[in-house]
Amino acid sequence: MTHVAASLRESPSPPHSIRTWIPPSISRSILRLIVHWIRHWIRPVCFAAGLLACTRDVDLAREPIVDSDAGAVSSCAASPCDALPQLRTAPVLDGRPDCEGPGVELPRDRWIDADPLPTSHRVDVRVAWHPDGLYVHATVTDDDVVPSTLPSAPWCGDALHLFVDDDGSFEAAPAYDDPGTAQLIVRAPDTIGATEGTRWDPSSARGPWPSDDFVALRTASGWVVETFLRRERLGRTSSWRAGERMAWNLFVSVSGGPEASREDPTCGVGRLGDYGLFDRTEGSTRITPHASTTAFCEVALLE
Ligand SMILES: [Ca+2]
Ligand SMILES: [Ca+2]
Repeated sequence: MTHVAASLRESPSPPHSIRTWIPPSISRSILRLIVHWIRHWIRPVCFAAGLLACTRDVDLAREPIVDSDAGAVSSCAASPCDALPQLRTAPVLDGRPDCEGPGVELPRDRWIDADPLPTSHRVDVRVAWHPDGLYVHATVTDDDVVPSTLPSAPWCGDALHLFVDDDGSFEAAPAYDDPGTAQLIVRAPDTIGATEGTRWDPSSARGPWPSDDFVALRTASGWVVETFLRRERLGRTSSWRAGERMAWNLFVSVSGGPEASREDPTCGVGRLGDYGLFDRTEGSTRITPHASTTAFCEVALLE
């Protein structure tokens, strides 16, 4: 007891430190035992853990840009006109894809119009569904971005058109369902970005599309649009579930500035044409989702 009391007075350690209770010879033995244990067990385990961590870092570096704050990573649709995978968490609208994968390139043979599609133009689409909305990310490669100069007419210039029906069936095709079907348009951003969108559906005919549903940003090679079309915009009250169906399509308007060969008198810029995921041909007429729900992609919502 006297020894313990003296140790307490002399030691700078806290009163309950184990050092005050163990003789020095025993402490050295325990220390050697701990060092031996670290050398033979802890270091290899830590080394293995470190390797795993490094491997994960490498994997992340190889992946396309994925939001670190988006939670579980889901795959983007590989066949977006047939079936959509489910996004596990609500997306973060920051311009970076929230699903994993390279996306699907808009087929160049879908180009509609007499003017040629510029050879450098390209659109890569990533899409997935979520119980509360349709997620679409489009990367547009475009070396001549010409946004509309008319805020009320975002389609006058480079623009993205999104067509969605909430249940994949149409009561009076080719007419849009009311409620249930809508066309939404996002103007290509100018150098400071874009917050303008327009919505068409049978009941409202034309009105603004709230910009909290999308972002449009300029990139080094063109522009990008990221959207989360909330089900409320389609008048849907219940969440989507796996096994249900939806219908959608995406088109991109391409403009070429004043030197383009075709001036649209209502727009004042050189509109070149449009292309999208899917359209139909009847005789010599191309049927697009702008005018007919028969040109929507009817898709299954995967688990
Ligand atoms: Ca994002
Ligand atoms: Ca419908």
